[in-house]
Amino acid sequence: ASARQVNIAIIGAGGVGKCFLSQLESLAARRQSQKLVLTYIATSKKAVYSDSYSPIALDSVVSTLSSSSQAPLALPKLVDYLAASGTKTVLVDNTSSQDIADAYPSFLRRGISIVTPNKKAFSGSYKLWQDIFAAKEEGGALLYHEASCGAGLPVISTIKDLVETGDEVTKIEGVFSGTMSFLFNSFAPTSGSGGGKWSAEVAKAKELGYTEPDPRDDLNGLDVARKLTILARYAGLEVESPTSFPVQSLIPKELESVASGDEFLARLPEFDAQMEEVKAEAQKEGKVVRFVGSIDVASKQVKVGLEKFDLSHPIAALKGSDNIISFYTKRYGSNPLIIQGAGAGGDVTAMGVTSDLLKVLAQL
Ligand code: NHO
Repeated sequence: ASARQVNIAIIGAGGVGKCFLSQLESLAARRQSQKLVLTYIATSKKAVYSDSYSPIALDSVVSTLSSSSQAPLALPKLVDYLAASGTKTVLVDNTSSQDIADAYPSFLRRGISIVTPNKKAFSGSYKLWQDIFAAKEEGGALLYHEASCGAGLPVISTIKDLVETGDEVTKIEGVFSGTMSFLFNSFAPTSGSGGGKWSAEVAKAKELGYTEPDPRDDLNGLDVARKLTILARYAGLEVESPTSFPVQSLIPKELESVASGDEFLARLPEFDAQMEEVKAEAQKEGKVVRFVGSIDVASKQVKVGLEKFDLSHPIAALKGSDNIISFYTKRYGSNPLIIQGAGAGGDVTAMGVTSDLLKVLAQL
């Protein structure tokens, strides 16, 4: 029976993590071919696990975790703990931690597979990127990170399929941030009226679970820069880091150094007039402003920032937190392959993680 068992370890139980847990519970209940056993779960403060790897009940895991008095294992200890079980193990990293991302090579080398929405591992230094894929080969482990770009949309799998089937990606462009999409679609709607105050829309995006844990990572363009770094690398460019190309920040200078995300949100209303100006300037030309990114493979140019669009442009007409990503390739010619839909939020992001887990399970 143990051959059919797969152990699952989870780090992170926030917005995305909680949605993932409920998707995992229903997946485990439906899964006939394998027995999925949760053997470790941790947040930054607490953990639940046992030396005998006893199954942690999925239906009550959130309350078990919150009442636990166990501390999380340090990462090298966690690698040893998971590797010593003698059972195939998948680590689900639902944090945005750079430390955990930096440790991926040590998990993968020990044969522990990873699924994650965390962008840090794939958009950090180029060296980490290389180390991760080398360790994956060495350990014979599996690794999927669909939700690191476009939440549950098939963006990473699409670019991998394009490249691995021998197509050549020439250009990628679009709206890569659910938060930025939501902000501009509601702040500067194509109808011209009804947009709320910029700061109020930012607070709402955070409330809806669209933003990164610290919303400044969305507004400074870094979240989009990370996604473009990942896609550019799959398209064949050796992008050194998400800060190695031009990225426009929407953080007012005066708020760049405030200590916390909460303080930032509290002071943002002071700068609403600046964003009103940006909006009015586009309106004068009969356009709307949107936050976009692009990768031009031939010229190796990657850029992120505000651009104005005609009201009839597909980017102007996006709704809600939708992303739109256009892949221009040799095979697709001048009509790009386009992916569009919700690009942020707990459930759709968790779906990307759960579908990655299914891909891993099918190969274990
Ligand atoms: P939370 O709610 O802050 O939860 C983080 C959890 O990780 C907490 O339980 C915390 O205790 C734990 N944690 C943090 N550091 C830890 C450590 N060192 N050790 C142990 N535990 C630790 O974060 P979210 O919102 O649940 O996000 C989780 C991950 O999903 C992040 O890597 C985030 O980048 C990623 N993600 C989220 C979204 C989303 O919609 N919320 C998306 C993609 C990936 O497609 C989405 C997207 O790109 C959103 C983006 N902001 C956009 O487009 O607007």
